[in-house]
Amino acid sequence: MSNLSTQELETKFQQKIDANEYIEPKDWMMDKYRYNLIRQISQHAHSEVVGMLPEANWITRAPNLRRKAGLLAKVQDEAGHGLYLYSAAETLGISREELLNQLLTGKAKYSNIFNYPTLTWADIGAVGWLVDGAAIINQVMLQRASYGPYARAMIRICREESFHQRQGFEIMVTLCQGTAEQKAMAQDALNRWWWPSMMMFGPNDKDSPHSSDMAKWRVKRESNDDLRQRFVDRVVPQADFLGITVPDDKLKWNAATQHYDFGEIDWTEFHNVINGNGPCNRERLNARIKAHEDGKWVRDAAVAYANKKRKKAA
Ligand code: FAQ
Repeated sequence: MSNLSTQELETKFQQKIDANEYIEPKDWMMDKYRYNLIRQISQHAHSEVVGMLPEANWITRAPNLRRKAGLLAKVQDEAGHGLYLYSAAETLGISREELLNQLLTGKAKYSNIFNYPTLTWADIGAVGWLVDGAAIINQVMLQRASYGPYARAMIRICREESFHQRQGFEIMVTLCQGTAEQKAMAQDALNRWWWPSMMMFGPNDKDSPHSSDMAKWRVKRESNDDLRQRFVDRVVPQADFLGITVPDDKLKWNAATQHYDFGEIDWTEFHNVINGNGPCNRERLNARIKAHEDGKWVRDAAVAYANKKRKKAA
């Protein structure tokens, strides 16, 4: 391999991707591929970890023991997803410390959705139903991403996310079949979570700077807009089943396209939120910084223990 020119290496690299073979950590890869994978996988890892915060907010206030146990398990699952994804990113040659540093200094992005508050118990239902629902639609495609460690991590993550989505929908069913006040809570949660969930798929294809490279490298196998459309087509009948209304007066079944038409997303809000100015950005980052500082003694103890073992073995 080493006698090949860069041009030849790039051609072989692309041929491998086109043949649906995985790129593995020790394989030659384009710098741009490596950089963009670190960007996407680490943003994804940060999203899982920051994503624990809005839900953890309700663990102590879950309405009964069954709900508490379910929510606790879900939040632990998200921590696990963060760990698989940080590990996958590390195989690309970046350290965990550097990845965390990028998050804690505000340099790295994480999903827009986790910068909104969870105000009522119905929000826990809406997060499972809509946020995990959107996450799965995006992540099923990523199970076939060209980078082996990322694709393999996604397989396990998808199984768990799918369970989370059902758990959330079941909370919504319970509320919608409950009292008028509970149903109103469910409607209010849908009103507040609908548009931010639609934004999770990223900018429209025409405004998405990374999409063409990510598609060529088969990291993204479907476009932001196609995935968003699938989400709308899947969720609207579920809202109908629940008897609550999606807050979009342009939403309409289109018999010609066999899809729902929907209104324009507020992209100003999206850019504000992903650039640090959403309702909870500061609170989320401060919580992560505090958790990192509070955990310092654990990291120090783990390193000291490993060093001691190494010395003993030498
Ligand atoms: N939020 O050119 P594109 C979950 C940024 S996990 C924030 O289209 P790309 C589980 C983008 O980074 C949810 N930023 O970018 C859970 C880029 O900025 P940059 C997370 C966003 O990468 C549930 C710029 O805009 N899932 O929910 C967002 O090709 C419940 C231009 O955008 C993943 O991360 C956004 N929504 O496509 C956990 C999935 N969208 O880097 C707890 C993996 C775009 O140039 C509780 N990621 N941006 O500064 C992906 O599939 C892709 O990265 C996209 C964006 C689709 C998110």
